[in-house]
Amino acid sequence: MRRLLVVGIVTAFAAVIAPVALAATATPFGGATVSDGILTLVSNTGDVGTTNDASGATFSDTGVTTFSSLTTLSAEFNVTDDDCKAGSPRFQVRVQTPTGEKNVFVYLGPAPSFTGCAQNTWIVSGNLIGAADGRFDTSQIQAGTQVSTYAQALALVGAYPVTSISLVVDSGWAFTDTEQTVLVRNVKINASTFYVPQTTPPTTGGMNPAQACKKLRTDMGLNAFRAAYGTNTNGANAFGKCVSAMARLKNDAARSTAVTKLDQAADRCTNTVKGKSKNKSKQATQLALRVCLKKTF
Ligand SMILES: [Ca+2]
Ligand SMILES: [Ca+2]
Repeated sequence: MRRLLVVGIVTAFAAVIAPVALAATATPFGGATVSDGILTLVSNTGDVGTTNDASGATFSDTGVTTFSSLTTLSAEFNVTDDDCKAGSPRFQVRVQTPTGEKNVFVYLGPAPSFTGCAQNTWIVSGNLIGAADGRFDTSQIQAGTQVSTYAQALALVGAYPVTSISLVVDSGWAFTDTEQTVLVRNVKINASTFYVPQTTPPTTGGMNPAQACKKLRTDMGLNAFRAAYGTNTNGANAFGKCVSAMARLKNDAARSTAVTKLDQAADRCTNTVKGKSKNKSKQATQLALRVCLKKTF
């Protein structure tokens, strides 16, 4: 009984002190900017100011402990200006060695030179953990190991704690115009994904009820519009009735969709009625149009 009680207390205590997993974060630095979820990294070594000489983002709370615990490392990148060159863009995995913190560089771009990245093209790195093409540079830890496979890097630094992980662009100086720009999205570090592009909701097209009815009246034509919505003589109250109907729809986007559909229906009905109404009065034609439109929506 006492043992059970002790176990119970220990369990309860452990539940209280168990570390809460922190949400992983990405922090841009240097000349980095973020727009619609995409990270833009600029290295401009030719303009006034040094802030934008290098750019990047540092990723925290990814759950990575030692270098060997890093199991996924990937990114999608788009070199808009001018190329991959001189070790940029790259991941930088900082490890705690017995002689201080050192960086393991993991180069992005095609091996073995890590230059020749197609411009204005999204390049998917794939998971670089396990890569055997010599893109791990551990020369800060051991001289002469700048062209290492993942297996070689793992053997050298696998047990060292990781103190930070970054993605860096800093080779502006290597180009004629002293400027390098790389867009980055979908950075994956173990279970975390950073810089997921946002789908921007359409800024046009959504309409309030009055806007929807005004557009519909123009698109359908006054006759069809009055036939569709009017309930009194000549359908003169059509606009008011339309606004009431449109107000019952869920939102501006739904109204926008409805306007398109109704306009298409009006085109169909107008054509159908025209074919059958050669000798009919205007009133009879309107009625036929009304019947057709009511059938459609
Ligand atoms: Ca600069
Ligand atoms: Ca450039």
